[in-house]
Order: sequence, then C-alpha cells, then structure tokens
Amino acid sequence: MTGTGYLHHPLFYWHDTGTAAGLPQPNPLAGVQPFLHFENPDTKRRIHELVHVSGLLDHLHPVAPRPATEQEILRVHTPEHLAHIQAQSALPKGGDAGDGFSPVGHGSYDIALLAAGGMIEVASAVARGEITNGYALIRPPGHHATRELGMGFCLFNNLAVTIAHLQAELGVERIAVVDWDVHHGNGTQSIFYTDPSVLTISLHQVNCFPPDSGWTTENGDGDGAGHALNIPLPPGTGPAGYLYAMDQVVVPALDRFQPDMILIASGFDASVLDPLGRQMLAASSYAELTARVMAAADRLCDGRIAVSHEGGYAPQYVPYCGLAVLETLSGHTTGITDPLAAVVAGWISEPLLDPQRAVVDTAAQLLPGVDGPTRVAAVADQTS
Ligand code: 9RB
Ligand code: ZN
Repeated sequence: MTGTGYLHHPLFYWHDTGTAAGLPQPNPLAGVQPFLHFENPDTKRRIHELVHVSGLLDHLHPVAPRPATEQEILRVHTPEHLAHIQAQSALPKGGDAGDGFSPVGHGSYDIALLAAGGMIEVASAVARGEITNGYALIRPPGHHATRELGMGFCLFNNLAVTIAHLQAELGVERIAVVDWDVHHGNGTQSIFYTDPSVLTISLHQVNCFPPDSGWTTENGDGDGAGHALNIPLPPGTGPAGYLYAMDQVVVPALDRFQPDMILIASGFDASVLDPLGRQMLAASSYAELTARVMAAADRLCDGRIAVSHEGGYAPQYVPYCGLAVLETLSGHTTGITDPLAAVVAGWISEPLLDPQRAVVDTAAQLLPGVDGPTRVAAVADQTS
C-alpha cells in the first residue's frame, strides 16, 4: 500500500510538565513568576487541530499507538533508567527524568511508553510496506535521552527504541537518522556511537543544548567511526544555510550509506519564531527539507521514511511547520497557506553567509568516512 501514516493520541497532551518559569522552578518569593514549562501540550495539540481543520486528516492513514513493552525500552535504556522514570511517575506530583529540566508528571511513565510504542508502530507500518511514510505526533520527545539518563525534556529515546525494534524484529538493517531539531540529537548519537549500522546526522544551532555537544569532531567511534555527523550551524542560519547543509552533507551522506529506512527527528524549534532557538526557518523551509529527504529515500529505500516529533515551542507557528511536513510527505496540498509567511519573509531573506558555509564545508570533509552496506557487512563478519 502507499500513503502517509499519521499517529496521535490525546494522552500525549496529558503528559503534565506542570508550572515552570519556562525552564526554571517558579519562586514567587524571589520574583520568579510561575508560568508553563516550555515543553507543554500547546504546539502539539495545535498541529493536530490544524491537520484536522485543514482536511488533511482525511488524506492520512491513521496509525494507533500502543505502549512500548519494558523489553522494547530495555533494548536501549538501562534498567535503572526505566525504574527511575517509573518511580518518578508514581509520585503524586511526579518528579524529574534526570537533569532538573525534564518533568515527569504523575502517570508520565505510561505516556512515555505510548510515545515510544507509537513511533515503533509508525516505523513498523512503513517497514512492512503498509504505508510509504508516516508521522508520529508524539510527546514526550526523545532525542536527548541517553541510555541511562533523561534530559532536555526527554524521558525515553523514542527513535532509538524504534531503531532497535526495526533491527531486531523486522530485519531492517541499515537505518539513517536525520535530526533537524534546533538542538543536538545527543542521545540518539550516543546510543549508536559505535554502531556502523546506524548513521546519525544532526543539524542544529551550535552550542544551543546540550552545552558543549554536537561538534563536527563527534564522528562516531570504534566500528561506528564515521557514522555520526554533526552540522553545528551558527545562530541566525536560515533556509539558505540549511539547504546548503542538506545538499552538501545530508543527502550525500545518505547516498553513501544506502539506508534501508530513514528516520527523521522533526523538531520545529529552528523556526524563526521559536523561543528556544535562534534560527530562521519558515514553514516552507520544512517542506523543502522534507522534499530533500524524500528524494533521497525514493532513490535509496522505496521512499521509506518515519518521522518522530521532537521540539518546537512557538504556538502561533509550529502548526504551519507541521502541516508543511505532512503535506509534503503525503503529496496532498490543503490550500491553507502559512499566514505568517509575509511577516517572516523579510527577516529570513539573507543569503548563505561565510560562517554558515564554513561549518557545512567542514562537515562535508567527513563524508568519506560514511560507508555503505559493504563495510557494514564486513564489520558484521568480523564480530560474528
Ligand atoms: C541549562 C539550562 C535546557 C535548554 C533547552 C532545552 C531544549 C530542549 C529541546 C532543554 C533544556 C538552564 C543547561 C535553564 O527542545 N530539545 O529538542 N536547559 N537549559 N540552565 N542550565 C544550566
Ligand atoms: Zn529542540
């Protein structure tokens, strides 16, 4: 079958990150005004509303989530981490996943299992050929979570759990991750750092989060050497810089690696209106990024792409970024256009600047380290 899968569930909006002053604990006595945590349901709920109201929902194949099993989580995470999230979630008012910025609401353990299991279901439907591609509108996000720690609003690494499942259960051997969230996909990178069967590519704003993470010199290790790529773009990078990075690094790396499937960590926090990033993408930029990956996937792996939702915190704008990705994946246009396009067009009209070009060119020098199926097979022979 062909078509685009779409997964959502109201429980994802019930993952309660509570009050915060954006990130810090509110403290009225010290003048820290209570507000919502940045990672709250709003942007996600509004994407779903727009997908519904635009009529696009009728052109997508519904995929239902199910909770990931403990065994599925433990393919990637330590038993201690799983037990920690479970224990925090059981507290009457919840707790934190690890770094003090990643709230675990009461019951969030079960919602995090549903998020990881949701991504498994979308990617598995793609792997089985039931849909060509699919989008999992899941929450909490995952790309910062390492094997042993939750961080950066992430509890379990939804993508990593999905990759482990695809490889163990569905015979998908080589998987590439394209992470365009504005923050470094450090968790996914670290989990597969020595694994030549997974290529992780992260485009992000340099040193945005986590601190001191995502440099081009982080390139994989041991058998995985060459199979982690980072493009730490300077603040202010817009569509010109991102598309240069796609054309010079991301797409050539995919062509060299020859994945059986491509997973996208899709954050919309590189948008020009985001409070947690300083990049300048428009909604239309996300359509262009998606189209680039789709063209590569068509060439390399029968179009197989599964997208997992990550960050994105501008409630007025994220829905149009999401709609752009889903319209592009499905090939269906709704007729709804980005209402802020004219407003943001002037801000983001800059050409490719030298510091942006320099980072991309540095990352491109690492392309010879990305090897395809032959080397992956050779490594497997050595280790068997
Ligand atoms: C640190 C602080 C952050 C900042 C941004 C994120 C975004 C995550 C995301 C998470 C945590 C503060 C390191 C405050 O959207 N990922 O995709 N924490 N920032 N204080 N300190 C020491
Ligand atoms: Zn982010």
